[in-house]
Amino acid sequence: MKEKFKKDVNEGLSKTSKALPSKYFYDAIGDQIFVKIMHMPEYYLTRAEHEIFKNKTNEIITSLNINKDIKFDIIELGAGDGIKTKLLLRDLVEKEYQFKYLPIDISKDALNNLKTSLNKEIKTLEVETKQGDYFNVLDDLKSHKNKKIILFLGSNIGNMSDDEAKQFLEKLGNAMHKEDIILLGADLIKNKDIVLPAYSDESGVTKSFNLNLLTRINKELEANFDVDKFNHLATYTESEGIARSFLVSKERQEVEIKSLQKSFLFDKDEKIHTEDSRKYNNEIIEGLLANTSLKISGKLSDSNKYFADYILTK
Ligand code: AVI
Repeated sequence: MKEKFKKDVNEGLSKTSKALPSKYFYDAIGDQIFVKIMHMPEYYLTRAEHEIFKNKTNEIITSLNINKDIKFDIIELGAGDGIKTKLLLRDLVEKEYQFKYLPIDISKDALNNLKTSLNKEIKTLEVETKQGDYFNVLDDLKSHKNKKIILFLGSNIGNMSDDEAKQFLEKLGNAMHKEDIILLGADLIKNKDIVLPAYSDESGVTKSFNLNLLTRINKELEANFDVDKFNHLATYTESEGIARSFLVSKERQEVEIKSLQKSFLFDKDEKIHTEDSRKYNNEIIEGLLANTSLKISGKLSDSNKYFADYILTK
């Protein structure tokens, strides 16, 4: 992991347009800041998807095509704190469906916390956690025996480029059988006035999330980034439908990364691209699915139509 981080940082900061992969936001501190983001008034995504899970639980259950005689597994990719999923899990347990919950996440801390809270809150639920990059876990899914309900929520797909998302969905489709179902959470394209504040909040939580990436490089790769010398910048245009995040150097400066035995020069106003958060509509999702074995077989939205959970089948 450390070697890969080192390699990715070196490659990203050596490019003419500097960039760092957003997956490295999520160390122990990044996980905590992300929980704060999900509770921010500006971050409508979590609230909108929560509303779908709260108000449309019956519709979700109907779309899963399950019955009480069949054992199935709910596999969640990038489970995080699982707050939305708990609404569904609780309902399924109360209705006496026979299933296991298998959350997969890159963060061991997040998984441990989730397991502890589930053991307390939904006592009879069987939980098996798995730590890993969900891209890599897909290969294991094919040999999975029970019917699979795969949850990929929170618009986590939006942090992939369209090409990565296509590859991911192709792989996911290959790991699925006819009866399996995916619930794909996707933030919908909408006005800048709603999207942009979610990525540049007043209180500076997203700024600290973005800057923590530099602090992580300082700690893990022995670098000397002065985080006060970088600003946070978010951009979004509705026609493109992608929110982009950057760190911007406030002055011309040199930063040393000891573990790489290398220094990097940043010009005044030079940007490091740290994240894309893609927004979707039906056409874009259909485009992503075009060369896969998957199709859209349903869509559930919140009352504002900000967010959708797409139901994908083979
Ligand atoms: C995890 N992911 C869907 C979040 C998003 O909205 O792109 C990450 C995030 N970045 C800044 N705020 C939230």
